[in-house]
Amino acid sequence: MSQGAPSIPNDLNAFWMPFTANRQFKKSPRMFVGAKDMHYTTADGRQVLDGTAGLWCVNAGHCRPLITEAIARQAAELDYAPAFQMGHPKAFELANRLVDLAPDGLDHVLFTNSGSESVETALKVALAYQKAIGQGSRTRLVGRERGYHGVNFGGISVGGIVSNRKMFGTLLTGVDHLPHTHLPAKNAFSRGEPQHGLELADELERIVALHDASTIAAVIVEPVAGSTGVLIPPPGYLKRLREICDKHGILLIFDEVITGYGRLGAPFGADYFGVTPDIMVTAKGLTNGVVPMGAVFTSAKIHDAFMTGPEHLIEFFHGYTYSGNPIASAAGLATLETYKQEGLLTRGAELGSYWEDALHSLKDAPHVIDVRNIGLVGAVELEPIAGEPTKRAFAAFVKAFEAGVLIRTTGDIIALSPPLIVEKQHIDQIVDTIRTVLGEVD
Ligand code: PXG
Repeated sequence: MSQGAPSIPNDLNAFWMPFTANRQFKKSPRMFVGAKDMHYTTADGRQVLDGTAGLWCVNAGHCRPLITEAIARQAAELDYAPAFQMGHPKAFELANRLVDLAPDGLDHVLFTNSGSESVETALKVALAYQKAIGQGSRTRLVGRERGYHGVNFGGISVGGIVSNRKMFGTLLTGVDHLPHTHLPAKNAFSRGEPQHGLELADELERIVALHDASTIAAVIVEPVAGSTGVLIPPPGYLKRLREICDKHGILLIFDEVITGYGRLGAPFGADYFGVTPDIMVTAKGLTNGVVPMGAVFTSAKIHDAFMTGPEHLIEFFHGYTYSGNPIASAAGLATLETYKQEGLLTRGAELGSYWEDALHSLKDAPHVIDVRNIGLVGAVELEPIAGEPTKRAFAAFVKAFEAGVLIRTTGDIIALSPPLIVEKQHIDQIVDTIRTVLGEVD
């Protein structure tokens, strides 16, 4: 292979790609071979602007030197240390930095390797905590319609996306779902938090009344539902969930896999909305997406409930071979340092109104039935083609890619979440490209 000419695999068959239209992709592959800051380089040498921070994770932009150097150094110094009954300094350092960054009251961190594993970890901590404090009858979990909590069994059980659930049997039993908060008839084209829907939080009282509080362990929600098309709660909604949970001894879990690490213009969604959960699930932006890693934060109350009994015994029977992996920990530390040096965790607040105005200028573009935004997240919802849902948005995705901008689509919704280093001219390019593309698709 000559230098500077990256190889392109010529047989695409073996790799069964995740959440991908495999046959379509393999007929017409879209390959990236490089990336720097806001841009990817395609196999045919084009620059593509990253309108989605990869999959909502590359918050500091691509191939950032602090991070790439930290990974290289760590790989050469201590590549792996057993995660059980042994330690290495960087995992502890990262946990400390994370606890400093997190809202007050979240004092401990369990490491995982993905958002999905973080969700499973959080649900298991919640169930085990209730048992540890003598509330073992609290076994039910409450999620929300249209929620996305990864793809493992606990996560799809509390999640509310039909296509992610329907093929996989009975899932966890004892799970209820709150209604989602997406009310397009009342809230279409809202800027930031939409006005209507606060009363939907009270549905939790109905679930409690149905089952009795003594059977419910935890409620899990995304502060802003991302994957399912950017569903933003009305003001006061999360506060009310918090109040109802407190009243009934139910733990509140925030899944901040997307909203964590600056996406909303504050370090976490909990900061943005002024509501602190008992358990906070994170991943993605923790390492800038560069090395797989997740972190689950818990309150001291939860952690301390496990720290009883003889000291030589394991307190919680859970963890992964790669929990707090040295290279991931190094990537996490360098990522947090990059965020700090460049003020990225609050950049969304500074750029938010420009982003909002730019996105809402698409209100009159063809096919657009809603535009919504919060922090550096946006969604442009399209009218589906009758009888062919998702086709129009997917066509827009392919055309935008060809025109040099990477967007994401979910159903007929275009979801946007650029790296937090985005500049105004990039925002203009994203919005102009979407406008052009919407004029071209059927
Ligand atoms: N919780 C939330 C809220 C997520 O958004 C996960 C858990 C699972 O994380 P892992 O690391 O296991 O994938 C997610 C993941 C999209 C998209 O385009 C969203 C996710 C992943 C891939 C694509 O909306 N979210």
